[in-house]
Amino acid sequence: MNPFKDNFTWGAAASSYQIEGAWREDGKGPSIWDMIAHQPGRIYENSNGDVACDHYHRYREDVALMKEIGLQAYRLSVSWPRVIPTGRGPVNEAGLAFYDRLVDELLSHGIEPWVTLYHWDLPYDLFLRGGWLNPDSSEWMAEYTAAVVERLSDRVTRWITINEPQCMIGLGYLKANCTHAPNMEVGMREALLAAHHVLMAHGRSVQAIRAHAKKPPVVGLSLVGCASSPLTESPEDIEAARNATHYVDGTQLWNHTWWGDPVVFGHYPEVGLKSYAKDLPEFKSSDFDTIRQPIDFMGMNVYWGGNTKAGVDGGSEWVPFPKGQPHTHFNWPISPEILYWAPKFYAEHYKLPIVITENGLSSCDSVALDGRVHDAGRIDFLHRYLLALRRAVADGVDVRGYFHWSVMDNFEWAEGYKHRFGLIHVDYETQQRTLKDSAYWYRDLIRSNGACLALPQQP
Ligand code: GCO
Repeated sequence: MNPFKDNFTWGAAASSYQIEGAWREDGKGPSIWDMIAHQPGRIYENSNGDVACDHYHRYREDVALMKEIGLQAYRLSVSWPRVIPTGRGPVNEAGLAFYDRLVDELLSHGIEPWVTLYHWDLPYDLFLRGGWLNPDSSEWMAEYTAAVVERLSDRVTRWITINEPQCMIGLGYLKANCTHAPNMEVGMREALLAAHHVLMAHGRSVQAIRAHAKKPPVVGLSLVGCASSPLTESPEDIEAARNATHYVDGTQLWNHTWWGDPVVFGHYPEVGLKSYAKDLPEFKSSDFDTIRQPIDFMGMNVYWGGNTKAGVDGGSEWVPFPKGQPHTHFNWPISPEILYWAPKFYAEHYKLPIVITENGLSSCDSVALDGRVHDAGRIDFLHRYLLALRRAVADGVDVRGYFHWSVMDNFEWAEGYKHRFGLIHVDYETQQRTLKDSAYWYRDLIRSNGACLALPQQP
């Protein structure tokens, strides 16, 4: 029996800076990514998102391709500096009008827009005011949210406040890992302060969505799924993997509990308070009333996960991948079982519906002599990961949707155009789009609502 219910959503995702281009058209202000990408030496091959996939001008063609794939939903993000060029104050009518057109185009093709409000392109002027280190940042986010929701919520009901706060602060602020905009290079204490402001911004954004929405909104946020699979399915290994999944390592920000627990439970996790103890700023307890707002789902971006087993002392022990473990072009290990364990552990912990808001792989696809893109690796990846997801759904884990990252090849942050994540191949010189073989495979999967996910016959 097919465990995927009729209301399961099959989609794909992308984000504004990674695909739109048109970086200073129609009144758009600069963002922190425009700033960083224009500094020599920051991005692979000194690339930038000035043009990217030129989606700003080609969105009609792109939506038609999404329709050809049969996407039921498209997760897009709104560029804050396109809508409010200096981050605060007057709204740029032409910028908002672009999202109006995009939403209308999607809806007229029967594709539901899932709108992420913040996917990392902070207005440059807000960076000059300290970015997320500024305690007023949650106020800025609330104002910006109100402007977008006022305009789009007669048609949009699915909202994601913030994408991957772990990466925003982990890669953009914390000195140890700084490779992303705005490259603040601060210590852990300041990073935790910025993180707290981001959580406040999430809370204020949820409040603003609910206050301004013209139709009942469905609201969540997207965290990086940091999870671990058990090496075997013994109860001890499963418990070890569960503990590793919820653990907070005090040297970095890639965990989900520090971010998700305050949002859902209204407090930081004990394990994190211990791990970050020496760097902890003081937080007002009333802040947690703002951070903890009712949300409707937890979005998780899940790409890979390590294996854990029960250690001799009863703790969790990481198990290195075997030599020759298949990996993506980004060198991320291909570890399909994580799409079973991650949603299971998160759903257990948060008791909220889970949406996989990103999953996918980078490869170095090219257009073959026959004019097609034969990305057999992506098909096999999708097949394996979605079998694991099917197992989770069949086990009763409340997963409501799956969004492939990405709908099309795009600008991969500090890695420039080195990695191709798309179902659609983009030739950046000509802006020619080509559906990859995986796009047709995904189309068939969507048509069958996942029922075609059988194990292939072995020779
Ligand atoms: C992220 C972002 C995406 C990336 C994707 C691949 O996870 O970094 O949400 O913008 O492009 O995840 O790295």
